[in-house]
Amino acid sequence: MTTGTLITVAPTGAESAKAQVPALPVTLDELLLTAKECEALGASVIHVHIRDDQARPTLDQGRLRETVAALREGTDLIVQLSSGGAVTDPEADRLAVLDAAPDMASCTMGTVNFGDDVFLNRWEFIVDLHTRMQERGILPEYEIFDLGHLAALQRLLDRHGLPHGGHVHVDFVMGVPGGMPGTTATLVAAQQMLRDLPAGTTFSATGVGRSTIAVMLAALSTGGHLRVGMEDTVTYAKGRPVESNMQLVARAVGLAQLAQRPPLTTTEARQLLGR
Ligand code: KMH
Ligand code: ZN
Repeated sequence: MTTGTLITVAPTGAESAKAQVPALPVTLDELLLTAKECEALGASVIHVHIRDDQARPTLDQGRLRETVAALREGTDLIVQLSSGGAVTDPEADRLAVLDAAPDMASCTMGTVNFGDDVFLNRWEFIVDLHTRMQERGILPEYEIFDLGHLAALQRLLDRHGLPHGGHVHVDFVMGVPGGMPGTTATLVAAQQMLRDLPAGTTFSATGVGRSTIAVMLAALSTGGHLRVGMEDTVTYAKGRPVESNMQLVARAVGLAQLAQRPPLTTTEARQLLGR
């Protein structure tokens, strides 16, 4: 059944440098302003990576807690912390992200080449993340960078049970150099593989870099939801840097409306995800 569109904004990420991308929100004030403006435009979930005083990626526990509190106070967005962090972050720090008690956290379903780097996600680490989230009532967003990650998710749920609340939500992160390509054909293949997962599983999709528009259109036409933001896209069109996360959210909202699948409100998003 086709519903409205859940729009997630991923405003910062861990990969772009503030010096190269000045519009990237890196301070708490910048993040909060971005969150409020994106919520007003139609976003209902925020996928959060934070930075330190030098704008470098960090998983500092105090900052994570402060960020969750500020987003809860200033917005009604569903707060999803990244447990992926940066490719250099140790597993212990990535697990400790859950101590900041977000509504959701990402849980990447396997190792993937990540440009010239490797984004390492060992099976035992994935199981740890999944079971700790179950115990603490945090909803995972299962990040799928490659089709095999969906088979790993099926194995995870078979062996360790459903997430807290029972709803399964996945996010296809497409177009990472080393992962699945950001094409309509790949998204259709990924979406068909969801048939092996529990009934009611929902998915969103994001296309990194220039695959962003193809992936948005494919996701909207196959009943999927959207993730957009400067974590994934820093070029709006050929030769035009992204001006802000709001510009990307506004484009996603426009396409969702065109598809007659308008953005879900935060209340509707909470109902969909069981948060
Ligand atoms: N920064 C990437 C290495 C996630 O947030 O969970 C991992 C990532 C996925 O962004
Ligand atoms: Zn992320």
